[in-house]
Amino acid sequence: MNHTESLTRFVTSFVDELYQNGLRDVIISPGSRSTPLAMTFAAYRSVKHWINMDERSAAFFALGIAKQTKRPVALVCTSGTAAANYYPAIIEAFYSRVPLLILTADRPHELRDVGAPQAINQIHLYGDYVKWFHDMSLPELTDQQGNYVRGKAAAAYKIANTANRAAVQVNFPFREPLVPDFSLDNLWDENKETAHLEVKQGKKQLSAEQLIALHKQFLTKQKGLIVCGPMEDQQAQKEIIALANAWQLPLLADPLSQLRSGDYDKSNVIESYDAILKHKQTRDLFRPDFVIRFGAQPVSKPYTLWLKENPQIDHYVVEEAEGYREPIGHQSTVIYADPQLFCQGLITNPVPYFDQNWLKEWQKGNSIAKKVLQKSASQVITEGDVVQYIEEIIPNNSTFFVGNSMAIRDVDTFWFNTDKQIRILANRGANGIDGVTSSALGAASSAERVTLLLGDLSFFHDQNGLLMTKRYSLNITIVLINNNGGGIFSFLPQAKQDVPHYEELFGTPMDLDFSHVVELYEGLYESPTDWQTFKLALEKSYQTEGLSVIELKTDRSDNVAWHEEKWQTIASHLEGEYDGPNRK
Ligand SMILES: Cc1ncc(C[n+]2csc(CCOP(=O)(O)OP(=O)(O)O)c2C)c(N)n1
Repeated sequence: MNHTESLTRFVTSFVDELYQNGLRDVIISPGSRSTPLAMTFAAYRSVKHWINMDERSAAFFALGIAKQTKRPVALVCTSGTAAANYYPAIIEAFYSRVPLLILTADRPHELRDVGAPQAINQIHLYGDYVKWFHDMSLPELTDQQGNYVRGKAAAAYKIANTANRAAVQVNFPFREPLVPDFSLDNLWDENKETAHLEVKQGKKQLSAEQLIALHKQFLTKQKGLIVCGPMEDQQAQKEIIALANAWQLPLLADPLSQLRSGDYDKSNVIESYDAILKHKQTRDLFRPDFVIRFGAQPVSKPYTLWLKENPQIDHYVVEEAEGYREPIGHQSTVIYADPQLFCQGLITNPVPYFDQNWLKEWQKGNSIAKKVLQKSASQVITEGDVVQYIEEIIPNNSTFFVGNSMAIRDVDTFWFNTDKQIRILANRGANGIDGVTSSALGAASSAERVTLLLGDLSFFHDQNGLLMTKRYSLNITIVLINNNGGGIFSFLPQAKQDVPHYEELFGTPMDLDFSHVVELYEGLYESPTDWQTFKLALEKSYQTEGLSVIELKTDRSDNVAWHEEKWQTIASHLEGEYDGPNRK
């Protein structure tokens, strides 16, 4: 076997094995050292290859596809700083448990640490943010390399895709010449459909004794809550709802729990808990004895504060596999069990004797808060009401991608229960304002329609990501809230204390005309100034192919005053006319 044949067989076996394991998408960024991987993926028809010139955007695009399809996505880049640009998305993938396969091309060992061009230390480049790292051998001139290569490809896929999911890095040293020869016989067999490595994994569940002991603890309590943070497991969601219904418990649902949207009984689903818990007095009114939490910690800050203020609340956190996601140091019981099996296990026990009024009181509080939060007849554009107009018009069976900062907070507050089937996604692993557009576009690669809501700094951060709409005709409606800077900081104490350099350090106005950006990528741009024209622009965007950007200009100070008035009104309603479950 000569060099080119062994290189070709080495890389084709790797790519073929990834496909056999389930890989369907790869994002390739251009470069020379990655030639064997790039050319092989391009030639391999069963894995769709996407080209993205900016590695930072490429990795977030991959993350978006993986979130939407729930399967691992591969990334290919050349040696050098190209690989370093994947880092932010790898970190997000780690914390939000999304599987990625990072395939970095590298110089062969004799060109490492000797000042060779475009050669950096790529060994364990991503530290603890990848679940697994392997530095591949150089292709060998032997027939035995096939099992080695397939074994590593299968392991990479399986490790990334097993809970808790995350990225893995496989580093490929390649010696020149780098061009593979696809005219060789028996290079791959796309119909083989057997992976080199089969993994059988059972779901975790508590033992019968553990479930009985836990159930006994609930028998001593009166007021319980089920809390569902960001999570994607649809099977579990059904069972969580069944448990809430069976035990007549309020179900506090984060917008990313996917429990606020869909055609099912949502009578126990409390969506306005963030608004209810804004004030200390109202937090006391609704204090529970225990909380069972599924998914990650919810977006809501008042919820977190509430737990912090009440260390006596018994806190149970259900984790599918492992990990300790309890950010406030509340004494907790962590339950390692499949959420679906765990709920089924609890339901088989008799319903505990909980407070009969508890659920009703929460429902009452929820409808009081919702009434205040409902959009008004005013035509003035406000950041909160945008969410309600989107919810009204967004097409059924579509995806709503939400940026960080105020966008996700406003969605938490103003996205109410709906029978529409809307998947709400966000990068809440590390809460970055980077890569949001690319992630949404990744989600758009396999969805009918994606609507993205984000702020101007977030939009600015990932303008390069927009290239993917133009290259691949991806349909996306971007609602850009332009408050000329970081609106979230206006809610911080320094905004109210008139600190020096506030605008320079926190407000950071950019005074940019984003219509030029949209024009660069040949999108449709609208800038409505009232709700009537916003609704028309939104409707039009859903009839339009490709990129539509609807920019809404708002004012940061007005935005704070508008929100604070809502919180104040809710608090005075709840503290005034309403008794609350803990007042008796
Ligand atoms: C990559 C990254 N850099 C900085 C931050 C800190 N940060 C959080 S919110 C924010 C401002 C975001 O502004 P914008 O996207 O316009 O949204 P708004 O606050 O106006 O809702 C910044 C800079 C971050 N989360 N991620």
